[in-house]
Amino acid sequence: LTDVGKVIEPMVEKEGYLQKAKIADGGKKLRKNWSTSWIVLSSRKIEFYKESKQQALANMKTGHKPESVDLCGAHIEWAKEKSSRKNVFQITTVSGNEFLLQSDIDFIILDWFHAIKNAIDRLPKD
Ligand code: I3P
Repeated sequence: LTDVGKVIEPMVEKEGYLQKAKIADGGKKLRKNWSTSWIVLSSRKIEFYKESKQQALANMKTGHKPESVDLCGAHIEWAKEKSSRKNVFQITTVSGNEFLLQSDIDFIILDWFHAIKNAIDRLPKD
């Protein structure tokens, strides 16, 4: 654990903005709604922040929690057929949550795909 100011957080492996759409929650389909999200990858989870990083850190100090995705046993795959957009991949969690992530910029989405896939592959499957 690293001490970042007053916030104790696990080691961050990668962070940045992507387009995000949650399309299922606990196996239940949701209406697709793309929005820009600040994505923080650490060894066993991804956190999605609605706000800028600065705002997110300020909110964390007041106990506000971002949406957190457990990567243990999760699946990642390209999802060309799930969107009219280019460069879309899907993460599916053990709990049945499904997220689409997207960037128009090829190298950005490729970097993210491989970083998340590597994290998943390093984790125990259950
Ligand atoms: C959806 C919205 C999404 C689109 C989705 C539409 O309409 O336009 O951006 O997904 O297509 O249904 P609404 O806002 O009325 O819900 P993509 O941008 O990923 O194509 P879909 O239904 O084919 O997934």
